[in-house]
Amino acid sequence: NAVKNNKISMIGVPLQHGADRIGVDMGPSAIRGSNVQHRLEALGYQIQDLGDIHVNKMIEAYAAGEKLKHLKEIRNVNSRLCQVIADEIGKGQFPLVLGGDHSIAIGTIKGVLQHVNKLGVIWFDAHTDVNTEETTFSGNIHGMSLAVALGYGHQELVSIGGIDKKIRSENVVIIGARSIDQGERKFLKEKGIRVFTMHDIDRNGMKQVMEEALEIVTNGTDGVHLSLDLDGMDPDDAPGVGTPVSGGMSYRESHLAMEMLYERDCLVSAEFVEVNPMLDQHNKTARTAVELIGSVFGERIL
Ligand code: 4U7
Ligand code: MN
Ligand code: MN
Ligand code: MN
Repeated sequence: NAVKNNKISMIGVPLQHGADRIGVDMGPSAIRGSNVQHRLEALGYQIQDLGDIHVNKMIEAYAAGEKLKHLKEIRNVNSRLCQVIADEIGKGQFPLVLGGDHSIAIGTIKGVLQHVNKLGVIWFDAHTDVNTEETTFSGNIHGMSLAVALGYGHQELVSIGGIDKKIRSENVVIIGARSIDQGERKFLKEKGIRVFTMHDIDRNGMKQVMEEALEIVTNGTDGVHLSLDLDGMDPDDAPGVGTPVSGGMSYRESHLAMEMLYERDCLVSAEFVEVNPMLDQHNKTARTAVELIGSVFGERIL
């Protein structure tokens, strides 16, 4: 089941309805174009590229003050994604999802939960994505996906793949956070979710942060999902994201995190999201994503 099982199904999700800036729908092409398949094959994996989940490209207008922008299309795409993920895991494949905005984590996680009862989640992100329609300022669903995976938010989102399937707050860690909304602070505190902020990484180093994080997500769980938002990295290293926040994880810190994840051999699924080629510099962010994917699947310098 883990990374080392060597059969990977790659799934693109060219969704941008969950975010404000256009272009994140081209993330899967930019990542594929940066040779992710060859890189993984060189490591000894068998890759099946399943292509992209269908997304209706038409972006409809929404009312001013809308708190759940493009809810219907986001629900539809995530329902399809959920089914594909569940099917692939059922066949013994490791799902590698390429985004797309971060609302796709809803479908990915719900799909994994069809097979993995107690799932740990590592949420690598500048943000914490635990808004609901009650707390959001933007109305962008990519800022709500972790809350939905925990069972909180609009019924149309929470019910994707069955309302009984959810992750538990004690099995989740967020790494790299440095932009947290007021309502999110309250949510994180109430649910007791462990957040490793940039302050923690500065103070204790990525090595210690990852040791603690891995302990939390593997303790009493049957597998771990990695949800990696490229904006968790510093915008100098990953400029092609829709919601950049300065002061992020460095190239080296991010790689160390991926390498430690591989060593722990606990992953059952992974997604790399929020790559926006329209905002990128010379495809740097997509290339960085592919390098991180290499590390999480066992690539080493020596
Ligand atoms: B991402 C934000 F207000 N919190 O809800 C919001 F700061 O998937 C940002 O992490 C959400 O990139 C960012 O709109 C979502 C905002
Ligand atoms: Mn983010
Ligand atoms: Mn995110
Ligand atoms: Mn973003």
